Amino acid sequence: MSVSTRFTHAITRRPAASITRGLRAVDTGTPDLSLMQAHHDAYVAALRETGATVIELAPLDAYPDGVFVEDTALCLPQGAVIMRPGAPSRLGEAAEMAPHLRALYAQVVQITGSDSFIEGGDILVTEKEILVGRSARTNAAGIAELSGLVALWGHRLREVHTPPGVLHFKTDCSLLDADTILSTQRLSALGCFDGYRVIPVPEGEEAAANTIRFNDLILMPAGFPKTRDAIARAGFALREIGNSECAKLDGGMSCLSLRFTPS
Ligand code: CIR
Repeated sequence: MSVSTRFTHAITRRPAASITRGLRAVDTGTPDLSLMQAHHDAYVAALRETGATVIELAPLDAYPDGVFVEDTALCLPQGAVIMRPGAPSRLGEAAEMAPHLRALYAQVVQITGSDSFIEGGDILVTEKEILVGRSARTNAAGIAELSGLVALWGHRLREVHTPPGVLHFKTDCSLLDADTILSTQRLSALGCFDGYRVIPVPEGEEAAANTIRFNDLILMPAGFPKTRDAIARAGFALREIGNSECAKLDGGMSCLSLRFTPS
């Protein structure tokens, strides 16, 4: 049973009105809440279509980036690890997520070091290892602490690098199946995917690299025809989901859910 592509559950959080104040590297316009909600509904419906239980949490107005739940935890078959987001305005989101994971998992542990920072967007779980990109949000202390915790559950963690100027490691890549990774060329050029089959994101469509494999479906952002065709040609079933509003806040498909099979 694949631990990196098959899941019984997902958790999402509805976007809050405060999303207009969400973090962004470059201001490309204010996100429209009702359009973001419509995209979010389509996203949740696609997850449900695969047979999974999707828990939709209420909006959190105090956290403008709260819709991006992926950054708050790492969910593994043995248990969940609550993160310590490196963005100060997002630190409290992790504590908001913890009780929901405790309700589903027997084991929930957390990153606690005051110098440790790590966000779920920098973590790619494959069948054989956990890749964690050091970034402006995820530091060496956070990675070392996570490495110790997941080793207790038998997982091997490999530290890699998120390219400069890229928010998270998974902003630039995603797992399509046990051996296949969709990646931007700027990321795969760093050599971090040696031993995997890499499908390159066509030049100019870098924003399409963040997809998710969720059971039998690949969810990808709409509007990237070359990437869509490359994924389809490789034999994957896919669904395009509008992402224009989350993209204004540097968010994509993976950021919008925690995906797991609780133990
Ligand atoms: C942030 O800057 O933290 C949010 N505006 C976007 C977070 C996207 N999350 C992700 O890639 N996992």
